[in-house]
Amino acid sequence: MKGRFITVEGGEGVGKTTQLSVIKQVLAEGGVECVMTREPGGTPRAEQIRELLLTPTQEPMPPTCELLLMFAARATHLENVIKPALERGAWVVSDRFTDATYAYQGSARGMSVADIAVLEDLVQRSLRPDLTLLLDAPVEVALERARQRNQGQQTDRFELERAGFFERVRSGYLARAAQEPQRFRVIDASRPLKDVSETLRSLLATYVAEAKRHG
Ligand code: T5A
Repeated sequence: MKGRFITVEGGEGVGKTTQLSVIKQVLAEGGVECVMTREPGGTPRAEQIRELLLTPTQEPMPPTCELLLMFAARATHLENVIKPALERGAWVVSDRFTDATYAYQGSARGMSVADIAVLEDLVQRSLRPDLTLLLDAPVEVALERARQRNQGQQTDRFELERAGFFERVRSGYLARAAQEPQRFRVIDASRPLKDVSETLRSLLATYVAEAKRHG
């Protein structure tokens, strides 16, 4: 069976990281070797770039700088983690990937989709996710979860944005899901944790079974 590339997407605090353990478990039960990773990050150099991106500083970060750093981190992540894993037949699950760039830098920051597409082609060539799990919830629900979780911790540069920014992130994600319904599965993440996990579990078990049939 060839490797599969699965990405998990959604706005701040929607529950992506929490659900990764469920995803890992379902894949293990299906006998699939899987590499769990995240963006920005996933390699030592990409994690350093993540620090640059997330740490609030006095110097304003121009949107173009933010966009290029996202793809710089992605380039090393792809070459050193994602592609080698897929080539040996492992499955890769990434907590965020390029759909986040379209949602955050494109839809929310207002950067040109055509420019993002140029960088996507440059960095990824033809590589695209096979399956994208989009966890979707109203912004106020997700931000409240993030707020509760972050109590006593430092707020990152994105979390300092206002609600309108996250509304644009959400609508950007939903628009991409509507454009590519065969790749995306939109999951209502506003429900209780157990229900969201159950939906993911059943959806992924079906996906693994189908992947095994098709090789
Ligand atoms: N970014 C990233 C870009 O701008 N462009 C890009 O190209 C990329 C790749 C990364 C930031 O970088 C930006 C987006 C981000 O702002 P991050 O920390 O990786 O930062 O991303 P966040 O979205 O900030 O991740 P979070 O950890 O905040 O959100 P999660 O992972 O979605 O939420 P999670 O799982 O930590 O859950 C939050 C809280 O809610 C609870 C959990 O227990 C936790 O306390 N919870 C639930 N509670 C009730 N019901 C449920 N169903 C729940 N599910 C989870």
